[in-house]
Amino acid sequence: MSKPKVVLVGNPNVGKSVLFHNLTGVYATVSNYPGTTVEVARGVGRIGTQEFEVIDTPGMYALMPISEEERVARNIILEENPSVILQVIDAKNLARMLDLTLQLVEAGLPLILVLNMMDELRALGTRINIGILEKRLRIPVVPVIATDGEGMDLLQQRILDYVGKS
Ligand SMILES: Nc1nc2c(ncn2[C@@H]2O[C@H](COP(=O)(O)OP(=O)(O)OP(=O)(O)O)[C@@H](O)[C@H]2O)c(=O)[nH]1
Ligand SMILES: [Mg+2]
Repeated sequence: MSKPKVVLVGNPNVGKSVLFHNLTGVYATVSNYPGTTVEVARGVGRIGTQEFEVIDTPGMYALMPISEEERVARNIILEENPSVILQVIDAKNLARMLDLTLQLVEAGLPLILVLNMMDELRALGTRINIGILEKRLRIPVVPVIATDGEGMDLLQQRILDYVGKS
């Protein structure tokens, strides 16, 4: 049986690839998505005894694709039947990034919202009420700092919650 898939999506430059490496360690396969020049990295992650395939996608702004990169990200989301989608956002730009979140929620996808760059948000003296966000969106929301691993334990627990259900 193939491993459950965890797909990382989000706008460019929000920390998807750092999170990918946190989840998979050093070994990843990078290849062109079939029929395109877009590179997609795939690796294997482990949480306890559960193994899963992790896929890092190129940055995207909307489910309706404009660029080749967005088309690839959309294809991976809609055609590879992921068990979990991690939408990674820069917590400093929460409002601007929620558009894509709502599109993914409306598409009925198994979504976790990952608020990355919490260190920079804190440095600005800003706070986000995670509980309210979770209630409004009705999906798990996990604050992390990808570059120093903060929040990874909770993120892995939330991933397991979904993988256990699929
Ligand atoms: N301060 C801070 N910087 C971060 C954090 N996570 C990632 N970065 C930095 O943000 C930059 C972008 O990270 P990437 O992982 O390459 O972002 P990406 O989403 O894969 O970008 P694309 O592949 O271009 O879409 C890098 O310089 C990271 O070191 C974080 O939690 N805090
Ligand atoms: Mg990347």
